[in-house]
Amino acid sequence: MLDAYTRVVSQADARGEYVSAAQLDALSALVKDGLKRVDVVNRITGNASAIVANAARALFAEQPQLIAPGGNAYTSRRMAACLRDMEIILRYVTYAVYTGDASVLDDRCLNGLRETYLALGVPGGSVAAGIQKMKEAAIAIANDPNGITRGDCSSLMSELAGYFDRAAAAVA
Ligand code: PEB
Repeated sequence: MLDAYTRVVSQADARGEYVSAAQLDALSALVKDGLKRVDVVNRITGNASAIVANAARALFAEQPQLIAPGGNAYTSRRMAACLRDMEIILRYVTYAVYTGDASVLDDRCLNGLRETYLALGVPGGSVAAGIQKMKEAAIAIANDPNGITRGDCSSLMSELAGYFDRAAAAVA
């Protein structure tokens, strides 16, 4: 598992080079915006159950076959597994935002997930749709200008969106 710093160091070390000026600039920018990053993680974490529940509700409204008899979220056991999966994915997205690097999401959550869903007969496209709904909800909450010092969070929001897109692409 790497973060934004260890990734730069391990790449530089692989080439036997010092950390470059451009890399130092990028890391300085990361430090400068560090509190925004922590605020994003905090807001998503504090609203995780609402993000998951609302995304799942919207997914089942759009794809009612999932909760009909024989569907992949039919029976409370499968429904619970589905909500749990969405929560796990959201949790790893928060780790990626916090560390500024997708490797924790890739290595510990997405690696092999497509194959797991194939083996279980869970439709990956539906999981991806649920992830996209969590993305919209998470961005709306994280990017809400109310109740927080105002600033430009556009690059952080596109980074956040990128982690959700990465998760969706890994299972679709
Ligand atoms: C991945 N999900 C399920 C299982 C595993 C995962 C390993 C099998 C074991 C179990 O049932 O608990 N586990 C999960 C994950 C990590 C992990 C992400 C990462 C670290 O360790 N059903 C739907 C929706 C979708 C869904 C489309 C969005 O209708 C998910 C939620 N996942 C779902 C369902 C099952 C499951 C298991 C229904 C149960 C499948 C079954 O037993 O029939």
